[in-house]
Amino acid sequence: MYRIFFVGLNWKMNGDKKSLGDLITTLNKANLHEETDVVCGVPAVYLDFVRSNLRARIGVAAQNCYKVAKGAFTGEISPAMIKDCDVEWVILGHSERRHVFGESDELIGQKVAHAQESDLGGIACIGEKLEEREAGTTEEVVYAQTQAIADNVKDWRNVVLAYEPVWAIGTGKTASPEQAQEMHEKLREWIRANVSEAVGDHIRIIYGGSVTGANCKELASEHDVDGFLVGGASLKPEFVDIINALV
Ligand code: G2H
Repeated sequence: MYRIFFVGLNWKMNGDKKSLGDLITTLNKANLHEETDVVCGVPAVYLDFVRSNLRARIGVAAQNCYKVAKGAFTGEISPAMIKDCDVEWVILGHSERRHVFGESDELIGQKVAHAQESDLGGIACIGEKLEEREAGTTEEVVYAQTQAIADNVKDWRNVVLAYEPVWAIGTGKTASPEQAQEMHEKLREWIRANVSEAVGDHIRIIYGGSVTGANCKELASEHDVDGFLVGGASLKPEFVDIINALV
């Protein structure tokens, strides 16, 4: 089954117009593998700036959105606003949203539903904490998170699933290629069984958690690793090597 490699650069709450401008210049000039989808996850206030300056071949994602179109929700942004900036993607359920801001599976499901209604592509994130892995509950946790997302998806062509074990995020402790492959394969099987075989075959399951220029090729060589969501390394020149991990 051929799935187009997908690399999301998650800039998180970093950068300013100067430094993001430098990243944009690098991305606009870089020789990127033609057969790889690239999407930059941008702080909300810079969505318009980045979309206006980044070449069209590279997508842009918001890092979060709310579950309704408009209203008295101070500080939130809606899919309609994101689309109004010509932005096509949103990251939902990132572990920092779950564990720093207390977002529940239920809320993330509602956000997924509204992003889908709004025809916004979703990079939906799941992943277990270290204590959950050590307690042997990884699959239970990750499947419950995936179920809450799956219950709210209408069009799976608009969804990329990001497996990001929390213990590997920003810690420099990457999952081994074998650990990533094992979980991605199980997730694909879960989707085949609980959504459909076709969706399981086609969905891109990307890995996130301390991906670097040094470890990306080995991870990318695993059969069920269809790309990456990259945080720390997305702010360094090595991100070009990560985008081109398949070359
Ligand atoms: C996981 C990842 C990007 P990092 O959050 O989503 O960040 O590569 O810094 O672990």
